[in-house]
Amino acid sequence: MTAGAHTRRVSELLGGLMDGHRASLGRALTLVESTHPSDMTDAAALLDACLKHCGTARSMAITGVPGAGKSTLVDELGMGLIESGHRVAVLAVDPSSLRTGGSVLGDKTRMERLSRSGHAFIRPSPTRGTLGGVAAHTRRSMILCAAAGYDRVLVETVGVGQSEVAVASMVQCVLLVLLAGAGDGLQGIKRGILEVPDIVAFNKSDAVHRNDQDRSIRHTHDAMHMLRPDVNVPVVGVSAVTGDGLQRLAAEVTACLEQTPKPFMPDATSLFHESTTQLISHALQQGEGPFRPLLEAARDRLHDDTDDGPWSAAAWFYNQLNTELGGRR
Ligand SMILES: Nc1nc2c(ncn2[C@@H]2O[C@H](COP(=O)(O)OP(=O)(O)OP(=O)(O)O)[C@@H](O)[C@H]2O)c(=O)[nH]1
Ligand SMILES: [Mg+2]
Repeated sequence: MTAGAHTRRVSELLGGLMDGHRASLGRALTLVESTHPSDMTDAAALLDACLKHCGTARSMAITGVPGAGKSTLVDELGMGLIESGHRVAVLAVDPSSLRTGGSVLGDKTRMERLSRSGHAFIRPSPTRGTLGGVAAHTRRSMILCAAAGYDRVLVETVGVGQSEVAVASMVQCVLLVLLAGAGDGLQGIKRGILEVPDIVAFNKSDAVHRNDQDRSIRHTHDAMHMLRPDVNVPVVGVSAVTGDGLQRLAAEVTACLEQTPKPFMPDATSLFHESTTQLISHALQQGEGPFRPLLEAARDRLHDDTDDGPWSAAAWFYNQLNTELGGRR
């Protein structure tokens, strides 16, 4: 779809985003959360248009065990980023909230200062499944936030499972928040998650014994070094409540965001591949389809004369697939 051929809804939302209207960002996020087929083409056109306006945005995930103090730390780190002149979007990704309805209130109260700041935008997880799952949803939300001028996109993910690792792979920096003591700081942490972080923070240093804190930091440092000898992952003790260690953590975060070699978004071909892969697994739940010829046709659209960006090409693929599947039912 060409820029001039956008539907009125897409043009209006795009204009609102470019003007930095919070309400437009809210509506745009709702549109891309929609699983309604009639919203899909508009959502794709909006995403493709926004992709060109991500500017100098940077993204970061804050992940870790439930209750570790992730939201409290996001509040602190986010306010620090705002003081440095950035605009901060926080996306709360809680796979469990897809079942339980979410901890929206909890998150907002833990991000007290950010939720009152005119330079921050907080968006909780949608309470129902979105097309392509949690990771796909995060990707789409990140693009919209960046296009709306939030140049620091922080993604809080609860837990340390598969979707957190998937989300972590979509951001430029990952901060893993753990708690020392309680036996073993790495208890309940699957091996995979330690391969993900760029920074590890042991939070609540005010509430744990100093020896436990030091031991957890040392052990984690050693474990990281063994798992990933080529990278130097800082392991920081911190208290979001007293502020102890926060300055060091904020400096590590800033360095990570500014020096990351990863782009904010992959190239169009990778995005198309990612998007169609997610859509195929979604479509597979409805029945087998003629994936290959349709996928090839969609890929041609991405590279050929149509002005389709990665999402529009993927949406075309999905619509065609649904038509085929519908015709067979
Ligand atoms: N003593 C102490 N308490 C803290 C610290 N950081 C956070 N808390 C408290 O720990 C509790 C959980 O904090 P949250 O920031 O909501 O933790 P979270 O990791 O976002 O929690 P979920 O999103 O539910 O997984 C709250 O009661 C916080 O006030 C800290 O550094 N020290
Ligand atoms: Mg939280």
